Amino acid sequence: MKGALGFLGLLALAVAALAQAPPPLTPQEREEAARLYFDRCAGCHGVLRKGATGPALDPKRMAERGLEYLKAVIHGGLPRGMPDWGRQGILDERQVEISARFLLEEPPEPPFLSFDEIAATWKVHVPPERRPDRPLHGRNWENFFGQVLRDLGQVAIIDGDTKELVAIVPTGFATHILRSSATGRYFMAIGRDGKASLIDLWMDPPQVVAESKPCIDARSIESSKFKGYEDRYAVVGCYWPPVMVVLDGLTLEPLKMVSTISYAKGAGELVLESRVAAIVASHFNPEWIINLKESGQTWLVDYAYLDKKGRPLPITVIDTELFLHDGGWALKRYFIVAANQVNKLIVIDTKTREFVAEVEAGVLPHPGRGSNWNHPTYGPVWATGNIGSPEVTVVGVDPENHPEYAWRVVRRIELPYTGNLFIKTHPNSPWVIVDFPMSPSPEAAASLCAIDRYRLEVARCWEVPGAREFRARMVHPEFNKGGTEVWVSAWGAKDTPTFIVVYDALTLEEKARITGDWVRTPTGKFNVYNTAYDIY
Ligand code: DHE
Repeated sequence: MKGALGFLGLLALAVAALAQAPPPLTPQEREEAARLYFDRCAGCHGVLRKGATGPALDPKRMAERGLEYLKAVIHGGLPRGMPDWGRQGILDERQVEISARFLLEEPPEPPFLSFDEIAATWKVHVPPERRPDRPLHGRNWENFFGQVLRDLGQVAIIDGDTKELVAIVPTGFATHILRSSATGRYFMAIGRDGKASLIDLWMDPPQVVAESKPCIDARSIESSKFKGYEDRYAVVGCYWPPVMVVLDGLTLEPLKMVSTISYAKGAGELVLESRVAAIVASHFNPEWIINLKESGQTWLVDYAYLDKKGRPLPITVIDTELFLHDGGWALKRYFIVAANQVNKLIVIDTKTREFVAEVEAGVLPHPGRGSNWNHPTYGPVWATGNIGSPEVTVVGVDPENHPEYAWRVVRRIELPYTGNLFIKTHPNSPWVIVDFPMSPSPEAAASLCAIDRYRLEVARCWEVPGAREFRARMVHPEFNKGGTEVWVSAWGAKDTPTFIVVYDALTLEEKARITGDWVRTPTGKFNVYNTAYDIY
């Protein structure tokens, strides 16, 4: 099959499609296609196919496009983020075919879960009273990195000082992210299958001490960080069913399940698939800031009330913007979240608990958690990359001392490529490091750039030697605790080990390469100290 078709080619396929309808899927094919859709497509297009990061895929519109068109897109991808599943070898020709035919049928109704069902998934492997009261291994655990090995469903714990592999722990299907507990002692992992795992970094070797599976599909997890509540609670944001689930922070026992099905901001329609996107823990109040993607609401969820038996759980609902996705702190006070399909950044003041500003980003902003630094002219700034435009958007974030720049774009830094997913900096580094894993160009996907934080321009871009040979995409820069190194992963296919490259954070010279048979599909990586203390 051809990788990428021109516009006329796709138009011809669409016209031809009208002439012949494919046979319906057999029950076995439907089951397999539903699983493939759930695993690979639902994250962007929604389980109910109503669209979010990707467009809606309703059967009538799909029929107009036609089977051959759909197969070509699933195989070869599209600019602006649709992956080339066939070309990457993740789906074979038959799987591409049944996935395309699946889109021509009505979506099957996904199951909901009762509280009893999720409670039954809870397991404690090492109860809190049997865990150590001090680190047992003598390593500098605050400089550990948790490296997601995405398609293995594992997390590698790497010693940031020695670069040694300390442990590999099983987590969940296509493990997505890690967050540190408030003290940093625990990593909490969330898999796309909704499985939450608690990893105790004081054990020798670190291991999963508790787990539960509050959802069928999830992307976010966070702990309680307010003074007096450190490590006490955790929350998982589900994509499906549309719920948020509060867990005990030390055992992951499910405590409270709240539906996020709600009426959409603006349009006012009932949104069944109202998925939980980014979550952060406030530094000003005992609450989580929880972002609902499809209904465009930001919830402030007060977890202190969990202490008081029989009391309700207060939730403050703020109408913000549709398509909320990822975001991070500015000055540890303002939470900035991307409303990616409408190219906006939404600012919540977590001290006053208000929606304070909306800022125009580039095309498809994707901050990860973004980057913070102090600029001599503009004062404190926060920046995001954008998947669809070659730009890092820099925003003034200090209304108290630099009101003239607050919530204004002070610079749109031009990049050589589109396809950025993550940017990262550290107070001790002069650079903001930028990746391009979503670029359709193999050269760009294998490259990184460093932005000069003072001049607000790209200082240097380079192709990472060896990345293209593995057909790897360089992804997710992360600094070590001291800010002297920045690590980036080479995200390749599951069957081939790749590497994690370590750069000197001042000279940008390559210092080390972490390799081994276990380095397969490394994606996000999280330094304990920087993740626990929100340093980025
Ligand atoms: Fe992510 C963060 C959702 C695909 C790696 N991703 C997030 C967050 C959300 C999200 C809502 C914010 C969580 C938070 O802060 O609480 N991600 C989604 C999707 O819906 C999407 C687009 C499609 C899907 O099917 O999952 C998706 N994400 C990916 C990937 O393919 C990535 C690149 C590789 C992987 O391992 O899955 C990926 N996402 C990440 C990472 C973060 C993240 C590394 C955290 C960044 C950080 O520095 O904090």
